[in-house]
Amino acid sequence: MTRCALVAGSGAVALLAGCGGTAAPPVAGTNSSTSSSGGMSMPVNASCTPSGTTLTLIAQNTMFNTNCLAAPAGQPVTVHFENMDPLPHNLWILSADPDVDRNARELFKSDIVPGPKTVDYAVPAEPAGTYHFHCAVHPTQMFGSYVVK
Ligand SMILES: [Cu+2]
Repeated sequence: MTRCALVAGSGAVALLAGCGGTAAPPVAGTNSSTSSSGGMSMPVNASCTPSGTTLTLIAQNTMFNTNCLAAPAGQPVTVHFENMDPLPHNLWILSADPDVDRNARELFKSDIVPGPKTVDYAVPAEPAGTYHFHCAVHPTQMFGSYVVK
């Protein structure tokens, strides 16, 4: 239960309007440099959970069918890669987005696949973590998180 009526004793409508929500006092001025750090935030699909060791990735219309691939930790997986476009695509898995982290480590890189074509890739086991994948031909259009857990 909130005690808004007591707190807002001044009777200001604005104060009353703010009483219903969560208590989140503004911290103006105390921490002014919040936007200057890293930029490493990477939203991860909450439903991205490993389900077996065969993963499917479909490339169509210069898009992947998912922005998240999930693999079980410590197990090699097979990525069933379907390039449905009459265009070249591939699968490149790195420890991080190389545009964000120059030291991103390559975990797996397939050949460029001229489509339409389907290929199964053996991707080595990785420890738990959140990594990055993209198409080397279209890295800004075709990418996602490679979640191992
Ligand atoms: Cu591509």
